[in-house]
Amino acid sequence: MSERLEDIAAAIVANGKGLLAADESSGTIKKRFDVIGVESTADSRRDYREMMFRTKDAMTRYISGVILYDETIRQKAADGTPLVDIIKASGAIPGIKVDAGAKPLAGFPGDTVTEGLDGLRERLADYYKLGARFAKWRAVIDIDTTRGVPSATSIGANTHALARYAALCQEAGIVPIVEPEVLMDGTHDIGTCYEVSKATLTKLYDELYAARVVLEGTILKPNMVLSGKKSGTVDSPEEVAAKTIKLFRETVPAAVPGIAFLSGGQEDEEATANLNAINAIGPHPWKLTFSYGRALQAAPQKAWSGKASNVAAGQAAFTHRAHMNHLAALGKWKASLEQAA
Ligand code: 5MM
Repeated sequence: MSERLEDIAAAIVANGKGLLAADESSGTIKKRFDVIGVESTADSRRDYREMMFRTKDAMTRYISGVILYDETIRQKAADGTPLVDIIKASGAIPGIKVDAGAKPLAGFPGDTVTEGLDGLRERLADYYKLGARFAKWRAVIDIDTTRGVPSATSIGANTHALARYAALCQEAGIVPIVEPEVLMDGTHDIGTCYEVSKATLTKLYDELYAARVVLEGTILKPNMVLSGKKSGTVDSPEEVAAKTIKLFRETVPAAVPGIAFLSGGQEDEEATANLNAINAIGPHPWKLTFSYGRALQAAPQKAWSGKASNVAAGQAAFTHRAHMNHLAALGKWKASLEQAA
């Protein structure tokens, strides 16, 4: 395929395909494996991810790319084939998480700033050689209005880092996935999520512009506009869609080819229904698809549960969720399709 940044970005969001976010760092994958009673070792992580990447139907029809963690991009399948080659053989594009995680922001209790810029130019050159053609950096913006979180300083520091990361990626021939995640963990209402997301995206596009990032060669990976999990409110897909699209129309330039949502702790079907409602009220200037971690993987993880005898069941569960989200990315999903399956 073409190596132009614009073409890679367009391919990531084409034809209702989306991204599999399989870039859990060692601590996060351990938490996921704890839930299914599987010990997290290099081999169990390899076996699990190999199962996903060898799911032919899901990978060839519904998945445009996979976000990998440093360990995985260097790992070989049980038969010695590099995992990256399995992904490429399916037609999907390998990608890589390059941030070093969110750390407490000094002087601002409750705020974090994502680190990882030191040495990034050299790491990107290495990842390019290993086959990565896109990267991901996640900024984490929490909401706690009782403590003034997020502060303007946190939004400024995080979006500045995202812009410096994005510029370095483009210099290396790698498409930056720009992920400013406004967390849905708090007690806040949907209006507060909208306001914080608007402040974040407004500042983000200022910073990307100032850093001379070519927007046509980027993908935005945002949260949807939702009430906090601890508010006790589950918003209707229609309300989520209306507020999320209003936000993007106000803040995201039409030059951005695609928006690939994170799932952020939504239930599997909730993430699908909300994506579908967003696409059902189109047309929009950007493609809107998924870059889900938990909402694509919770079901296959449970079905697999670390047993070789469950690989087919894990692959079937992955194919189903990828298919449902593919339909949602086209605005063609219906709840009855979940029951039929
Ligand atoms: C898959 O999880 C990603 C990595 O998280 P850690 O750095 O904490 O290990 C995460 O960045 C993920 O790609 C996005 O948050 C989207 O995942 P969800 O589960 O929110 O769809």
